[in-house]
Amino acid sequence: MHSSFLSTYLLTSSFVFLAASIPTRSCKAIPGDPDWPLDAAWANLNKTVSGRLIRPVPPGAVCHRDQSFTPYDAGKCSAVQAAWTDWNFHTADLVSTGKPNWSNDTCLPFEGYPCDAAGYPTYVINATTTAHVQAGILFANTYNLRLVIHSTGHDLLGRSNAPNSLSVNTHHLKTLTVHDSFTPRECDPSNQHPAVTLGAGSQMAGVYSALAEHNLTIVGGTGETVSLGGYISGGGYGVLTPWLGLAVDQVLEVEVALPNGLVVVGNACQNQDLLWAARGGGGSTFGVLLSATVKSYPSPEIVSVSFIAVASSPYSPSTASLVAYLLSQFPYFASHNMSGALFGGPNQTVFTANPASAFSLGLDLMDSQDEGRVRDIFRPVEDHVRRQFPEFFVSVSTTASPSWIEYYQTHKDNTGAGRDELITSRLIGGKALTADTGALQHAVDVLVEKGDLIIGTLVGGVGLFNADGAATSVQPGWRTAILHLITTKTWPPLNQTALDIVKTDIEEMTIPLRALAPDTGAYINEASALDPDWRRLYWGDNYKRLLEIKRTIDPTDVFWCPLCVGNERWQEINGRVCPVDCRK
Ligand SMILES: Cc1cc2nc3c(=O)[nH]c(=O)nc-3n(C[C@H](O)[C@H](O)[C@H](O)COP(=O)(O)OP(=O)(O)OC[C@H]3O[C@@H](n4cnc5c(N)ncnc54)[C@H](O)[C@@H]3O)c2cc1C
Ligand SMILES: *[C@@H]1O[C@H](CO)[C@@H](O)[C@H](O)[C@H]1NC(C)=O
Ligand SMILES: *[C@@H]1O[C@H](CO)[C@@H](O)[C@H](O)[C@H]1NC(C)=O
Ligand SMILES: *[C@@H]1O[C@H](CO)[C@@H](O)[C@H](O)[C@H]1NC(C)=O
Ligand SMILES: *[C@@H]1O[C@H](CO)[C@@H](O)[C@H](O)[C@H]1NC(C)=O
Ligand SMILES: *[C@@H]1O[C@H](CO)[C@@H](O)[C@H](O)[C@H]1NC(C)=O
Ligand SMILES: *[C@@H]1O[C@H](CO)[C@@H](O)[C@H](O)[C@H]1NC(C)=O
Ligand SMILES: *[C@@H]1O[C@H](CO)[C@@H](O)[C@H](O)[C@H]1NC(C)=O
Ligand SMILES: CC(=O)N[C@H]1CO[C@H](CO)[C@@H](O)[C@@H]1O
Repeated sequence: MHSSFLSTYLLTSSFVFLAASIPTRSCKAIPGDPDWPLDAAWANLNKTVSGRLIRPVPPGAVCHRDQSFTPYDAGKCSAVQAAWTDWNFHTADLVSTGKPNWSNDTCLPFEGYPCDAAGYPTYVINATTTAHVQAGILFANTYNLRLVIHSTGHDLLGRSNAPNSLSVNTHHLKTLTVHDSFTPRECDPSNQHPAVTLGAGSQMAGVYSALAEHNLTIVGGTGETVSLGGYISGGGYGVLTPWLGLAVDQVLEVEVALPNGLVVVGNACQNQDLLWAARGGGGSTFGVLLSATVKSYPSPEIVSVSFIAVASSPYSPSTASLVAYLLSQFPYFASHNMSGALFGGPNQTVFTANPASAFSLGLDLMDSQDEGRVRDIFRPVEDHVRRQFPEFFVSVSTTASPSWIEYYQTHKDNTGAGRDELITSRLIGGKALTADTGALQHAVDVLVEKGDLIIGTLVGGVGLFNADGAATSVQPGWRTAILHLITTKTWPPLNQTALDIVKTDIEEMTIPLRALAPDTGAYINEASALDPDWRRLYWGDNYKRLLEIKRTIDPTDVFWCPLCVGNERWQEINGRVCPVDCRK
């Protein structure tokens, strides 16, 4: 379809690629439109994908009598309710979004809430092969449908779900091949590295345990159920990042199903632009990632120091000073080649029965089992906290983990599923943390006052700074960042007043973060969905080239999402996606 159009389009100048109109496209079809595919067309698609086309049932439907998707079932309903806060439930479901706000809370598994399918795709392909993925892309392209790529539904920008759409579910693309030495296809064989090829649906915990059998690991995230597809297309960081770089720094080759349905390989020797865009340009934009080959490493020894500080009251007045002090020490920790993270805030119940101002800070050294050494590096900070913050009860301990997998068992993350949540965040360089303590303190004051939870991850280090930044399309601020600082906000479902307050709080927390670190942006996969300047926030100066690549690879926007590269020519109004210059 559109092939003659495509070839003339590719001959024109890049100026035209950026123009506002999308010739030959009208509003993407929704059910009931005259151009929505007939049942026979869907049946044909179903045959092409070996019967794997599904009309999804909203995951909460078993809890409701007033719906026609599936019978009400009290037993199944209790099971869904119990599993609602477990990411494993949402990732196993073909359409569920772990943050239900991104399906507009249209069918929560609780009494008193409405249930309809409006917040979910109309059809899903439960893909297990490349051919299934290609069939989905081509069908959406041919019939001008809204196309969604959904792997686990973790996305914090709502990009893995859309109403009135055809969704290609990539959760079951889980192959894993270990290469003692990998040469990217058609590249010089002298350019080799130990590597692993992972299907895009591979999830972190599963990859770590499979690789542990080979005494290997990769740069991955802490979220157990997060999948490669969204993680790596946005950049991907983890505990190993200060030492080895971002996940995208490890990518040697990608295999991608393009908007025209063709499957291509991107590496240093072919389709270099696609490879660059795949290394940080965001999911569901340039095609469907089928697999990525990433560098593997011998599983490292890790030694850790764990610090816990708990006040006796939920809102200890010195909470914000303590947080600012601890964050100001991140450049010091980085200078000792540490990795680590700070979690906590006022009114926490993770460490104590009664809500308290409470924090945990874990710091790690790689390739060492020397518990005395991490204790010594941390001691000046511990002494300062004991002296300056006497109302906090402090405890410090150390652990030596002989392998990555043993470290991971005590550091994995499976929290936060099933509740409405928005976040804001910032990448922050060393100077911003030490030069102007007033700006840092002010930002932290606002986060402590308005946020639910503060998460500060130490990301800076030789791995991040020494990587070839120009080879990736992530926000360039990553290359000078020491700290990735996040704060979260939740609210009760379908309470517009509460959501409005959260939105205001998110905006108010973003202002001092922006002032503190105006040029370093944020990590797209864990960034605010509400920032009007999101293109600069997510990609900085890399946006321009990403847009050019998008226009070349996907001239008619087969892939489209509101917070993705190249969204400019369409808008979403009440679940319908139309060209911006169309009045329908
Ligand atoms: C509990 C939790 C822990 C986390 N921990 C970390 C962490 O330690 N480090 C870190 O960097 N991030 C972390 N994240 C953020 C995480 O990287 C993002 O939420 C990411 O988008 C999840 O990707 P996914 O494929 O699992 O999710 P999905 O929601 O299924 O997909 C996310 C995005 O990627 C697209 N996508 C997915 N698969 C493909 C594919 N095969 N081809 C093309 N596009 C695709 C989707 O369309 C969507 O745009 C965490 C998030 C949560 C909720
Ligand atoms: C697709 O085909 C399978 C097997 O024939 C069938 O069970 C399924 O209901 C079909 N899907 C749709 C959406 O009709
Ligand atoms: C949520 O509702 C808005 C407003 O009606 C709509 O534009 C959007 O498409 C909906 N999203 C989902 C996932 O249903
Ligand atoms: C999707 O496919 C997987 C793998 O074949 C299968 O286990 C699962 O049951 C399918 N899901 C649905 C809802 O059909
Ligand atoms: C992994 O390491 C263990 C302990 O050092 C060793 O016994 C085992 O043989 C190694 N396995 C592989 C596959 O290298
Ligand atoms: C940190 O790592 C770098 C590179 O490996 C090394 O040169 C430096 O000496 C290390 N610094 C400390 C304090 O260990
Ligand atoms: C403090 O936490 C409790 C739950 O532990 C919650 O009910 C309450 O709303 C919180 N207070 C504020 C002001 O956030
Ligand atoms: C909605 O949220 C507001 C603000 O938190 C609260 O005052 C109100 O009671 C909530 N409404 C309902 C119906 O829970
Ligand atoms: C139902 C609901 O709360 N939907 C909200 C989810 O978040 C987006 C972005 O803030 C809002 O626009 C929706 O209203």
